[in-house]
Amino acid sequence: MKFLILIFLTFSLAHANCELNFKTANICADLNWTKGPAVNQESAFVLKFDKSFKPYQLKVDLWMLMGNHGHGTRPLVMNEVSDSEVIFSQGWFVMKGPWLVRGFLMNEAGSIVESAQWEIKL
Ligand SMILES: [Cu+2]
Repeated sequence: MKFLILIFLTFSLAHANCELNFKTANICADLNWTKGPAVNQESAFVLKFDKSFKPYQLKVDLWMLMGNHGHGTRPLVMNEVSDSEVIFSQGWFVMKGPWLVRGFLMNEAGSIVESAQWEIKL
């Protein structure tokens, strides 16, 4: 029985990484790469939320950290599979270094209500 619980815990943890954690909205998303991540090649990933992210609008971008400055890259192509699963493609990490995957929840007027980010080193 302990063994089964251990397997269950390992499985649960492995599937609840919560890379993008919107604490105020109490919504969290697991990020799984389907291509890459790699520099100067297309990267793609899927965000799976633990619940619907509606009524918010979701926006996600890639942002490179470079000291006090930073920069983005070409906009991601977003395909909503459902209100809790979204596929992102055409992610271009144009330089080696630290990048953020930034998520934004917006209201109907398009104002940002909450943001969350996850750092990745390339
Ligand atoms: Cu850069």
